[in-house]
Parts: sequence; structure tokens; C-alpha cells
Amino acid sequence: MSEVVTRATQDQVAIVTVDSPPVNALSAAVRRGILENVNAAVADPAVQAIVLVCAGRTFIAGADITEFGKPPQPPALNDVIAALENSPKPTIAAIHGTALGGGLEVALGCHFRVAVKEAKLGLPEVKLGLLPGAGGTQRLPRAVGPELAVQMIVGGSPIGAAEALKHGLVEEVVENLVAGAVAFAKKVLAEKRPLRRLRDDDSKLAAAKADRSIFTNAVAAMTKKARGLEAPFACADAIGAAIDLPFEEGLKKEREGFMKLVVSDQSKAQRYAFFAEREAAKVDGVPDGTKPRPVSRVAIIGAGTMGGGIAMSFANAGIPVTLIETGEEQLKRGLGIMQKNWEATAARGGLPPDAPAKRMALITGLVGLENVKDADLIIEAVFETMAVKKEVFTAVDAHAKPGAVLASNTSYLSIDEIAATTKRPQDVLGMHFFSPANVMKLCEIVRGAKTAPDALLTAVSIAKKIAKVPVVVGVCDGFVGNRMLAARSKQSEKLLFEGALPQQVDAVVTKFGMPMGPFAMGDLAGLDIGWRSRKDRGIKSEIADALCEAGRFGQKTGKGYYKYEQGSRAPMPDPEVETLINDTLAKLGLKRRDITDEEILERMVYPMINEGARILEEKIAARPSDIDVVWLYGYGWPIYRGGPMHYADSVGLKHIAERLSAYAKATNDPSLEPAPLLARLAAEGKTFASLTQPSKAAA
Ligand code: T1G
Repeated sequence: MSEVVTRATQDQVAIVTVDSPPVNALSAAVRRGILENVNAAVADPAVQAIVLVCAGRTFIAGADITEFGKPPQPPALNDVIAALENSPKPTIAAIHGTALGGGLEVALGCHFRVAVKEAKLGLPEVKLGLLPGAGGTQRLPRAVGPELAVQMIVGGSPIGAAEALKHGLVEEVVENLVAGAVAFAKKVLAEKRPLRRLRDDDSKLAAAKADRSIFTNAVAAMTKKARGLEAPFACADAIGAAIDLPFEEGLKKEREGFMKLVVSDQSKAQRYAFFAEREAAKVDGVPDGTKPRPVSRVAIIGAGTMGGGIAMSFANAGIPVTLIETGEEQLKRGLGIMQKNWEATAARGGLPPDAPAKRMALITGLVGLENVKDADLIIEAVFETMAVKKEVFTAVDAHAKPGAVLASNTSYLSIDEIAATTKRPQDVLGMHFFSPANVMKLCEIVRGAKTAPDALLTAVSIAKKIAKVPVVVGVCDGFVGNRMLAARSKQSEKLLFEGALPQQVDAVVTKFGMPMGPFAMGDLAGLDIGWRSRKDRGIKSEIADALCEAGRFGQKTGKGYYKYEQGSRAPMPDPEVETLINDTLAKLGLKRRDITDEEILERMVYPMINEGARILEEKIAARPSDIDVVWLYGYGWPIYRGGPMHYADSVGLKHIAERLSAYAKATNDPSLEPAPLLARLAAEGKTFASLTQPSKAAA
């Protein structure tokens, strides 16, 4: 019999328990074990009902994603579900933790479901570029109605036990998992309740069959933000089949949709991203047994845009914050913005009405750096100059308690230089958040030359606690993300000098899937910042300089590389910019040439990949997938392309190296020559992925 699934009978109820850590995923062994034990329970005259439950921290969290792309092993999941659904004895799923994907589909195959109040139930397959492939698109609409089914399947977010009870997805919320499920089974037997096979129950589909707009409106709302993604639309089609077709035909449609997506490049990229995010939190070079330091209070220095957003992230996670500013006025302004942000979210229904007050209550605003004294973690988010950083860290070093972790939110500056101003460089590191810090998920954890392993683990674990995705990076100018972005910005500027227009470059980059192109981004950030720093450093960028000399600082002045209508952030191409570019190039004696979209895309992406290779050579990033996680969660890289390094492997490193060499010669820019690592892998016909042990996401 199975090692991962066991069965015991209690009071005529067979309790079939899955125990396959870490998340009871539906591996072949688990599928076999469930099938064997359910069949045995059905055949056992001493058994009158069957409860399916899981040991460990969660109910089944889905199919085993590591099995995708490999030859399928029997039994098929649909056969396991059919055994539960066709059982002549009541089958009850007892849910705790997260019943997700194939796990919820197994539960939907049972006649009844009970859950503990903390449980979450969902079909997140769309987040892996898939659709529920074991009846979820056919049974969930029958359980909760098409509207909620569309939200859950096309959106991919789970619902809680209370909402599941409200919508009939579970029959009961129980206090004690197993005892509650057995008691429920006894009730079903005592009341001779008919066995509810969802496949036979179209009652909740009737309204949508009569008025299809119930379904199409829900789909339209959920696919608004699905730009470039295939899976959300495939999910919607499969749910549509549940409304239009008999169950078995709908199941067939679902299967066809699943089989198409599971081999798609998009799903491969999204499965890769799933595991890449989890790998990124595993820090190399930390001795086994190293524990993070306890963090119960955080101090944040600076209540500006970044400091305020960071403080909100901690309060959102229930961690008290001391917010420190140089004066009452700055403090008041910072606290005011945080309150407004929370109230706006609550007004949109994104937070319970009492949450803003509760979270503000976790923030203590104080003036004076001495107030860092009680904090376990101190994050500095002040003006981005080394002089100011050093001044702040010197003071923090004097007041902070022993063992406190001192973090800088710098986006570029050297953590080692900052750490050297303290007597405790082992406690200093970088925690680089991204704006808006209460929204963006990425946190680059910058490891200094002297940063202690437990300080590093403290930053990684606290970042996860505040729902950030931590990636450990080394010290260099711009760390991973901004360093690669600089390589792209350099090319975007050069393309203007060679003949491209801002709107052409941005259109190529957004068509590729990025949320915004380099020139619209420049206008958002403000062109005057770069202009002032160029002037400080005595360097020129004739086109950008000319724009600024003409007062075109971007959105803040209503015009930059684009023009903006009053109150609108929508960039509109401006013929004045083309004239300005032509005049500037004429002065420089430069001629414009036609540049293809293909060349623009290659010169936007390949130099970044090349810089990524250098970052790996210098061990600034531990693995290529870490670089991808930085771009996925910090810079809006399209999830269905997996990240720059994964994308490079899908294009082929040989082609990329050849194109880079060609551009290096054509534009006389030696920095475009392929980095040694890229050149070597290309020559050996290898991939970036080959640099780390086979990833869990099978190709
Ligand atoms: N398959 C294989 N491994 C998995 C896994 C899965 N489904 N889920 C988690 N793991 C591994 C993960 O890689 C990590 O490994 C460890 O478990 C702990 O995970 C037919 C097609 C359940 C909410 O999309 O969302 O069903 O790094 O660090 O933060 O229709 O894991 O320790 O070696 O994330 O507590 C649908 C995916 C699959 C859910 C727990 N299911 N998992 O979060 O732990 S497709 C999902 C999660 C499907 C059917 C279809 C989360 C979690 P390691 P963790 P966590």
C-alpha cells in the first residue's frame, strides 16, 4: 500500500490521510495512494462514509508542478476524482491550509466539503499560465455560480472559508478538522442526505444560460489587466463551455485547453518564475543552522515617498514602526500621506474600514535619530547622497542597540562604504525597496563584504514577512536591477541619435510586454534629475539636455519626450520633439537612419542580458533566476517571458552573442561585445539555466 496515503476507520468512517510534505502536491504516488485507499474503503463493508484529509500544514496544494513536461504517470487525476465522485458512500473533503488547483478539484469531486475557518480555497493555475485541468472549470461554476468561478479561475486568487460557505463551496466550517469532518459524515448518514455530484447539478448555471452577459461581463472585468497573457482567456473559454455544453463535453474542452497551455512557452516561463521566486530566498554561503535575529520593532529613517511606503509595508504585516524625521513638519506630511493611502484603499473596499486607524496606530512618528534605540531593524531611506548616508549611519551606530540590523534603502551607493562609517559593519546591509514601496514586491537585499550571515537571513526573512520577494545581491553600482537598466537606457539614448523617435522605441518595449518604455519612464521620473546630475559631472546628452533647456522636464511640466494634456498621464507624441531632435542632430552633423523595430527590441533587451552575464561573472547575483526575479518583481518584466535570462535561453545565446557583436561594430560601442560568460555559453551551445542544477520546472 502507499507510503504517502494511509487509511484508518473511526466509527464506520474511513479517514484517508495524505501525508506528502511540504504541500501534499498530487504526485503520482499521492494519486495512486488516494485511489487505492478510496477503492478499498468503498469495498469495505465496515465503512459507511469516507473523509479525505491531509497531514502537515495544508490540504493538497495542487498538482505536482515538477511533473509537468515529464511523461505522465498513472493514475490520471481525473480517474482519482471519478473514484471519489462515483463512490456509493458519501465522500467528504476536510480542508485546512490551502486547497489549491488540483487539490480543490479533488475536493470538488467529493460529494461534500468542510473546512476550518483559516482555510483558503482556490484555482490559481492561471498564475502558472495554465487552466484547471481536472474538472475545476466545470465543477466550480456548478458549485458557486459562473460569476465567482470566473473571478477565482481567471483571476487566480483564493477565497476564505467564510466566503466559501456563503457561496456553497463548502457545506460547513468546522472547529476541529478531523473530528468536525467525521461528525459531518455522521450527520450526512443520519439524515440520508443525497450524494451531491457537482457534475449533475446545473442549478447555479441556469441564470447564465438564460442571460450570458452574467458570464461575459465577469470575464471582461477579469481580463482587463491580462495584456499579453494567453491563460486568462483560455480559462474563460473553458468556463464558458460549462455553461454551453453538457458536463462530459465541457470536460473535454477543458482538457484540450489544458494540453495546449501546458506545452506553451508562456506556461513554461510562468512555472519557471514560480520556482525562481522560491530559489531566490535560499541564500548561498550561510552556514547551516544560522538563524535570523528576532525583529519585533522596526525604525525607519525618512518619511518621504520611500520611507512612508516602507513603513506601510511593515504596518500592513502588523509590525510596529518608529518613523523618524528631522522635523515635525516633514513627519506630519509623511504620516498624512500614509493615512490617505490607507483610507483610499479602504474606500475602494481593498481593506476593512477600521484597518487605516489600526495601521496608523502601529506607527510612532518621532524627531531625532536617538529614537532608533529600541529597534531590532533600522532602515534608512534618506536623500541619495553618500555624505547624507554617512552622517545618518554614524549617528545610528551611536544610538542603535547591540545586535540591531542596520539597513540602507540606497538604490546605487556602496554598502561597504556606508558600513565602514560604523563600528559594526557586520550588522550593515542594503534593503533596496522599489517605488511605491507599499506596492512593489521586490526587495534587493545587498550583502556587504562584512555582512554577517545571520544579519543577512534577518533581512531575507523579514522581507518575506512583509510580503516582499527578497533577492540577495552583491555590492556594485546599481546592484542588479538598476545596473541592467542603465545598459538599456544607454542604448535607448543612442537610438535617438541614430534616428529612432521616443514613441517608436517605447512602442516596441511595451509591445514586448513591459509596462512602460524608457522615454515615458523618463518623463514620469522627471528629466531634470538626470540633467542636473549630468551637469554636476560635466557630461552631455545633447538631445535630453536640449529638452530640459526647453523646459521639458516630463510629466511635471506637461511636456518632455511627450506632451501631456492637463491632468492626464497619457503620453502623446509631440512633433516639437522630432523637430528638436532633428535640430540637435543637424548641429552635431549626424544623419538619421531608418531603424527597424526588430533592431530596437534587440538593442533594448540584449545589452541587459549581456550585463546580466557580467553580474553573474562577478557573483553579484548567485544564479540567473535571481536576476529574473529582480526584473519580474521590480521592473514589470512580463511574467510570460520568465525574465531576461530565461528569455535569453528561449531566444538562444548564440544568436544574442552574434547580434551583440554586430551592434558593437555597427555602433562602435565595445561595451556591447558579448561578456566572456555569454560568449562561452554561446560557443558551447549552452544556456544560462545550465549554470545552476536542473531547475524544478521541467522544460
Ligand atoms: N508542486 C510542487 N512543488 C510545490 C507545489 C506544487 N504544486 N507547491 C509548492 N511547492 C513547493 C515549493 O516549491 C517549495 O519547495 C515548497 O513546496 C514550499 O512552498 C491539474 C494543473 C501552497 C501557498 O499553483 O502557491 O494543480 O523551495 O515556499 O509560502 O488543475 O507553495 O521548499 O524546495 O511556496 O507556505 C496549482 C502553488 C498547481 C499552488 C504554500 N497549485 N503553491 O506557500 O511555501 S497546477 C498552485 C503555492 C494544478 C490542476 C493544475 C504555495 C503554497 P522548496 P512555498 P508557502
